[in-house]
Amino acid sequence: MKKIFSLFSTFNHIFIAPYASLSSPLVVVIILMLTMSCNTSETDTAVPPGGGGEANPELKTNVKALQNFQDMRFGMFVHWGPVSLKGTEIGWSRGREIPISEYDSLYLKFNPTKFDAEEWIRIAKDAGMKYFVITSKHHDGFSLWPSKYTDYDIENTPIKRDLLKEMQQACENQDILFGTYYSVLDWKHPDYTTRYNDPRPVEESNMAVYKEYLFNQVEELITDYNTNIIWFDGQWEASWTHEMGMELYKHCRDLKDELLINNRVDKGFKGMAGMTDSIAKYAGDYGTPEQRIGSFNNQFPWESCITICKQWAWKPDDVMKSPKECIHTLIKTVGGDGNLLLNVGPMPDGRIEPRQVEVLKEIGDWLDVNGEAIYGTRGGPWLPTDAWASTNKGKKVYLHVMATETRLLQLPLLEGMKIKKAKILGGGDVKVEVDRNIMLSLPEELPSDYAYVIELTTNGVFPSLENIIVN
Ligand code: H79
Repeated sequence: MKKIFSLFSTFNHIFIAPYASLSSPLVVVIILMLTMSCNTSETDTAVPPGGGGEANPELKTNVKALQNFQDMRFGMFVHWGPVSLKGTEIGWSRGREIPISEYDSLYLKFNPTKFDAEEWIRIAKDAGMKYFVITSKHHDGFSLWPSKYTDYDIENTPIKRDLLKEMQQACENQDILFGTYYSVLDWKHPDYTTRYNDPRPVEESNMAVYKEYLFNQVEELITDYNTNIIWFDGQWEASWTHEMGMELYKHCRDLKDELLINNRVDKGFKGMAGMTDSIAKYAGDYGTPEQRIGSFNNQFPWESCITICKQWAWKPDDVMKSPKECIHTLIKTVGGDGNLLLNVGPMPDGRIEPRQVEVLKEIGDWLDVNGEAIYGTRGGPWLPTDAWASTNKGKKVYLHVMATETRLLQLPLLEGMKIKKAKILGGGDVKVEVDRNIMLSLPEELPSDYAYVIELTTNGVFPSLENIIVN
């Protein structure tokens, strides 16, 4: 075990006050105050914290795969299936908005003739996303690939094509990491032992039979589709146990060592904050906050999954987030040392809705200029707020400023830190003055109204990734 320094923020406030200047009547001062104290911690960061849980202490997360995953920082989540024909929520609307018999028959009409996997992946790529996770099976039990173990699958829809294979190949062709979402619960399978809005007697179910089905299907995803990420979900029902979670983790990792498995494989996932309760006890490689930006945490990897609209699956005229909101969400997530998995719900004809594509394109345009402050970075050294966030890579520290009306930024110099240069990504000079604080004076013209990034070249002395404790 090596000793490392930790930096603990006890006070983190922003004051914004009007500021008079000769050059602009609209300048604002941000004074960021962080009170810091040093202490030591016994974490060995060479070994990733996640793995197979208490039953498999030897099974740790693959270091290279995890590093690659964290470097990517931004991925596309897709929720899609026959339910898009109704425009209601995937899984959840079965037996609620849509009667069960109708829901379970939708696949007989699922014919997305305008589906083009290369186009989807191009859209993800143009948005600056580096990986892709698709619902291979949601809570409703429909399999988006021709599974040997069920007839309730894509093979028996009018489209017949293996859409999952097409997606996997498009990802390979365009150098996007391919991943699959798989719900361990299945409200349609007769042997799954929890019923949801479903009158079939539980006595007719048999979890052992269902478990074998699940293990077989997951094996198909790993061996036939070479999935790199398995994004489990649906672990909260009583039918799913801690023992099953650890066993499933081992089953997957034995099939492919570099596979990444989220923490919803097991029961350690707590609430929608999504982090693992006890990392040594429960299986899983990373945490999964849902519909929220995770808190700063550089001790356990995490990824926030957030929808671009309100619903996971496509809904006509759903309320959609603006490009600015999406970009700020990305900045705050990465500033907290997490990944963002932004979800789109494609339409029943197979296309991603054009207005969603436009928002994605705006994010991609922003990343064309500012991507070096996102990809391959780690969160910190300063903690994120609603107005700004920071990331770092080597000797570079990136300040992401979301309060774009600000013209003077003041933040505390970290111990031993020297600023050698400052510039704005996309153009613009910054005047730097340093005493106990770093004062940055910004030009009138900034490259983006959404957010911009100040790149600080430092002497490389600042509390790096492992030097900051979770706040
Ligand atoms: O697949 C997506 C969700 O369907 C799934 N996880 C993400 C990735 C999920 N499973 N459980 N939950 C989310 C939490 C439950 C949320 C609910 Fe609701 C609130 C269920 C019913 C009310 C969300 C909103 C689903 C339907 C309406």
